[in-house]
Amino acid sequence: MSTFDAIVVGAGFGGIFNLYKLKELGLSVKCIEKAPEIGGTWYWSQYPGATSNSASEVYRFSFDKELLKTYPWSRHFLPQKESQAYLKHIVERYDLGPHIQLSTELKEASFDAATSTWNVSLSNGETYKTTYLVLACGSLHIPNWPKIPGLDKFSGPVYHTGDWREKHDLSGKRVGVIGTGSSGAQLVVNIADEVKHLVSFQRTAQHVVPHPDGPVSDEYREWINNNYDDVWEQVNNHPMGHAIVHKSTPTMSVSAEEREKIWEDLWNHGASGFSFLYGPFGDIHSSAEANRELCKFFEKKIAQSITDPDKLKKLTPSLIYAKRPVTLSGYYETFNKENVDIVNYEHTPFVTVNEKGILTEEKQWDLDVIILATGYEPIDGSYNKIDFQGKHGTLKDSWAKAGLPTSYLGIGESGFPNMFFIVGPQSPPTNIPPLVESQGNFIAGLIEKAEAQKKENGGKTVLIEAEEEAKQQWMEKCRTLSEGSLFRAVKSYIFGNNLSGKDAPGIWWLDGYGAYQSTIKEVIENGYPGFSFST
Ligand code: NA7
Repeated sequence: MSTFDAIVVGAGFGGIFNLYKLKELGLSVKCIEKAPEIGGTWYWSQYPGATSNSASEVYRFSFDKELLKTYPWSRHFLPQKESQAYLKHIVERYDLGPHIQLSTELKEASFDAATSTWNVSLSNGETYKTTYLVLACGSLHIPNWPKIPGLDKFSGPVYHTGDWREKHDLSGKRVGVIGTGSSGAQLVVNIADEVKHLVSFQRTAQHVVPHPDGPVSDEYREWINNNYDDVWEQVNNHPMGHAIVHKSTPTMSVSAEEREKIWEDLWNHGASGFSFLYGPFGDIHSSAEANRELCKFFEKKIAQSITDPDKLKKLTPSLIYAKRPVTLSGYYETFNKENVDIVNYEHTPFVTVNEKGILTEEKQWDLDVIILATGYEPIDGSYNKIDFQGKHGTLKDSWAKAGLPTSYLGIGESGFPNMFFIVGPQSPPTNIPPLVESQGNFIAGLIEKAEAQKKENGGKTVLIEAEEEAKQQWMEKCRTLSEGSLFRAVKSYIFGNNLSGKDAPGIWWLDGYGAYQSTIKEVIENGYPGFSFST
């Protein structure tokens, strides 16, 4: 059986950064990845139009200053292929390839107290031993295949945006898309011209805010290169890790004319959904009055974008702006095309899928293809597929007992020594690469300290473990933070209630990425309180 100092699970942004970091510490590291290629999300989601929601200049690692200035990005928002190519480049640049084992799934990991190691069983029958186990399995990875009545009766193919790994021929076909989050919206805009007829089945109308995508000019690139330090400073202080100035100004403290001007400017001149939520005003996420005022502005813009009054009615959201922002240009305008229709479940309830297509209370929609853009099993979806056996029992049982997935700082779990999450439960919902770097640096710091202690005590493995009390305090803080949040007013994966409908307050850290960064920085400076180091 091969033995490693560390095993990293997953070869997306999280896994690749942690592999790089732990290798840098001089450890023997193996990264295992279930897909046949690296890329994580950017391997699994190759649907037409799959694009990052974060601006290209900050949808990357900040640690390699030279690469930041030299690596090309063609558009303001990265298409799937470019994100995957960037990760492949990182692997090549840091010679990580020989440490990555593809097409290999982690099935079981059990902690052996007698030897202070993890025994890891893989899909190919191999078993490894490791001291440290870093889990970068993805917080939005396992596709949500909802139990839609009659779906198994449909005679055509059914695809899912979260598991789209080859080109599917949609040209000239009648296509139904279920789901209108980021994936559904991107897909609809990008296939409308190719298909014969497109019907978007929408359970909840979303506010879709334009973003300034398009080719990157030399001038823009030069400006970014000259100002990268400031750009990262903004990212580090922004609630969702974007290079956007976030002010605390209360929305209603400025005149209606001024608000209108500010929002009009954001809508027309390149912002994104994130800048409406956390940008010129500081209370869109917390004041119902401010949020409603913004919704009125959105309604006006949506009305200006859609020509058919019936489609307009169906596409106008009735809920406040508190889902994860969908940020994409040309969404509403796509429904002006004659071959594109919208079904709003509130107006015409969905009845069933049948052999020929989808039946609503209003009519039968005959289809050749159904596409599910129904999102993911958030947070614990990946972990539920793996059997983790800790000091006192399984991770699944521990989380079932708690009623939700738990952690300390989104990183550690009590009873599971030397096991760490990347974007684990109670992490901030944020731009992924900066979060991955923060958490990866934190974990590397913990391991560095443990390795130094190991040297001092004659080579005996040091166990790093989140203390139960620290975890409970962190969980309580996350629950409290979620109480005043408007995010709770609508169902989405931010409250983990998009699938079950059951409210799970405290599943994410909702005080923003900036506050999260300060919190973990303080923990580092104080020598990692809340984690025990024992032999
Ligand atoms: P999301 O944002 O979770 O969106 C899923 C969409 O699917 C959303 O519109 C849901 O409607 C809809 N949905 C889910 N289940 C059903 C059923 N059973 N019937 C009809 N509609 C359903 O996932 P995405 O893949 O779009 O985006 C995930 C992240 O990837 C995104 O945040 C970016 O980071 C990229 P609902 O609104 O819940 O009524």
